[in-house]
Amino acid sequence: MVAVLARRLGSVGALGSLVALLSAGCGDDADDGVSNPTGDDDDAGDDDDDAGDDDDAGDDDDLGDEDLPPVPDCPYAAVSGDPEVAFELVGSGLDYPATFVTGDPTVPDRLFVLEKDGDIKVVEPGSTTPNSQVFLHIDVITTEQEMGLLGLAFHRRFPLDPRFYVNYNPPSGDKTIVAEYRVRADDPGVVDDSVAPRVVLEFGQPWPNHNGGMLAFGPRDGFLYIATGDGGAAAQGGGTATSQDPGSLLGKILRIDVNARGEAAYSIPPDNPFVGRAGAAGEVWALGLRNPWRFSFDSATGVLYAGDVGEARWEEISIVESGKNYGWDRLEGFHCFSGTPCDDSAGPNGTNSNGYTAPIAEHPHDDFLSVTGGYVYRSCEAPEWQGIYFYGDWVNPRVLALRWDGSSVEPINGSLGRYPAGPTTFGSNAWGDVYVVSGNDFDGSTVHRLRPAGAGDY
Ligand SMILES: [Ca+2]
Ligand SMILES: [Ca+2]
Ligand SMILES: [Ca+2]
Repeated sequence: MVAVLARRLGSVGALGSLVALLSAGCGDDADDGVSNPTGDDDDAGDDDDDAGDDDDAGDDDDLGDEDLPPVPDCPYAAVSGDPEVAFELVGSGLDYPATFVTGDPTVPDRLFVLEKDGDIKVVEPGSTTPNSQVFLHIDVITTEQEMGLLGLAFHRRFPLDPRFYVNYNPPSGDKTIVAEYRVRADDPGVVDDSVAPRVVLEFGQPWPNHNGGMLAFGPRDGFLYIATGDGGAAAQGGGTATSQDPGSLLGKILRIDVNARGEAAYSIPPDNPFVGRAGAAGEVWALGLRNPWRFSFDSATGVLYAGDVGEARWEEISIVESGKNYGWDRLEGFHCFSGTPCDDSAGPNGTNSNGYTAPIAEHPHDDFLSVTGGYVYRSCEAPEWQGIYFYGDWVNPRVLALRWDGSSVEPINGSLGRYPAGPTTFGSNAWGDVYVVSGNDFDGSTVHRLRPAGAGDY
């Protein structure tokens, strides 16, 4: 698809813009009745045995591969040329909306799928339906459109380090919690319910929308990155202007160390950009975001891509770097927001005279309403797709692709095969595959793997 269909557009404005994310059908799904007996909201700091602290990975910016658990070789035969994208069904029978998918760190085609109503389900390799027993149920609020179970990240050394992390909104509906759980030492497939979950971070949510929720460990530094969103409401409706306040945890990408933390719930990496600045929160890695609904790291380069959901006119994809300000609520996409005067002359990933960094791509609301950030493809299966970033529009269902070379954007236009319904999220695995999650109230959620089209495809 690439060589034939890709062309460089003169203006990234030609690339293509959101509204309330995950609005349809949210909160529809009653509790499955399966519950982890440990509960969701135990107190931080009661858990100092800390099997994971012996590696101290977090204070080591060059955690070597030798410290990481082995991953089986990428299993696919490479497909040459520019294959069309096909979407292989790898998961179905999941409640809608499913909010995230990720491969087991060392069994890449074993999938963990998050349902917004608080269930984490496992789809085993060779199966397309989840195990009947949920991996974990977390009590979350199910009556607010954008709240629920929103994020999952395994420790970078999992399962050697048994810890994993979830991001959710508890039944009170007034906050975000990032909590740490463990799997059993004798069975990494089972949550250790003899150890109470530990609250790593919690902060208030003034509105039920714009909760971010993505969690991921940096592939180079081993720190935990957390997307937060501006807290909600709408800027034009009297929003809270949190994104531009470096003292607020809202409207940010945060970066914390869950390893070298001593008695604290976490520590702040000393090279975080706001450490030591008066009035700023040391956790802040980047600011000026509205609702980063999915960020990801390119596993090969460490570059952080974020889809930031726009408000009235523009959806955007940004490259997020330490200390940068992505402009919300002064800038929406490449443009000054809501008539507020500003310098909007910066090009892709450029920083304008107001100190706001522009996205690499934007989509206008004419035909694009809710960006879902995706992943850079790094699988061995389609060498031609190496480095392509796949993302989508949840409202006008489609999957899109672009290539960012560090200075300019190449939109990958044309057919991406017959894509499923609007993507609620994307996911990846240790082989670099890209997954797309979509669905509807009636049929539930499905997970598809992007792969080269071949005989037998629809
Ligand atoms: Ca469920
Ligand atoms: Ca909120
Ligand atoms: Ca922005």
